[in-house]
Amino acid sequence: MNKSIDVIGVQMDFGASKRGVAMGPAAIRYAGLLDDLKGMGFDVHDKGDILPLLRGKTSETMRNYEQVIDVNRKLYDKVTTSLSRGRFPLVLGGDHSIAAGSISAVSKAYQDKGGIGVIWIDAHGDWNNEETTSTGNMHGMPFSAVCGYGPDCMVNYGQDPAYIKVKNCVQIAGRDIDPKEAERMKEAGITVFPINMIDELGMPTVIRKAIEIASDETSGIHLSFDIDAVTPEVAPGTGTMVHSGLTARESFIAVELLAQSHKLLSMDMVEVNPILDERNKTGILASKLIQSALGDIVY
Ligand code: B3U
Ligand code: MN
Ligand code: MN
Repeated sequence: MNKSIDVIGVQMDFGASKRGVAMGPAAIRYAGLLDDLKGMGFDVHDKGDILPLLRGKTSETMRNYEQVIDVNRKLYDKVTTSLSRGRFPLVLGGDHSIAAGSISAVSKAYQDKGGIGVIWIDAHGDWNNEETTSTGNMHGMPFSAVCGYGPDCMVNYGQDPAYIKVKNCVQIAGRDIDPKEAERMKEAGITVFPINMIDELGMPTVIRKAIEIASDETSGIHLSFDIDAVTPEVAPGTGTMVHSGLTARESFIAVELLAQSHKLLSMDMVEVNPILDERNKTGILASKLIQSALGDIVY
């Protein structure tokens, strides 16, 4: 594991319908993340938070798109700088629309080295685009965008986007995927391990298969972890809760096995909403999951 980490916060909630997830980076920091990572022996640089524009253009099919694109472009630059210095970018959201910027940067950096794979742990597919969305919320679109299935404005900053190959993409813990979205995911050919397959196969088998798929002829893996993948009893601080999700231990074994694979290049932890949380329970969980993804076993 890379011993230097850049922590990049993104105070973004314009991609979601509920406000508050912009305070996610603060909640995860208050949970003690930076000291804990230092305690694990990492050289940790806190790069502060990216702030969105106060106002911006909007449309029915892409709400607040100007603010979403602006933040993603800024994040793209920060993640690119971090990788060029040989550091591990750890991105704290913020709503999930920010994965468009972080993944675009990692993908571009490894474009000539086989590219990267993406593991997306989420109750949702995030595979809508401006044509299939029923909400206009851009946090429902980033996975589609980074694979080149739109909206292209989320990933095109004039850099000639390096799209992720769908054969290296895996969605895990999906249980609220829109019908059209599911159709598009099937058509594109991305691998999905919905929650019922985790029931059946168990998380260790699922995550091992996911690691194999995402690292097949790539430089490594980007993990995009949406905290709403975890069941609401354990992670109540999030905007779009979906019942009967991953248990805490299923979540931990997923990130522990990812850490053991030594394939992780970068990571997002998103959708922690402190307004909806109970005494920062979800912020603390997010912090502990990050630690485990980076190699610590948390008891
Ligand atoms: N698929 C729905 C709901 C949703 C996606 N991501 C979250 N919610 N968090 C949509 O808005 O596209
Ligand atoms: Mn998501
Ligand atoms: Mn989600």
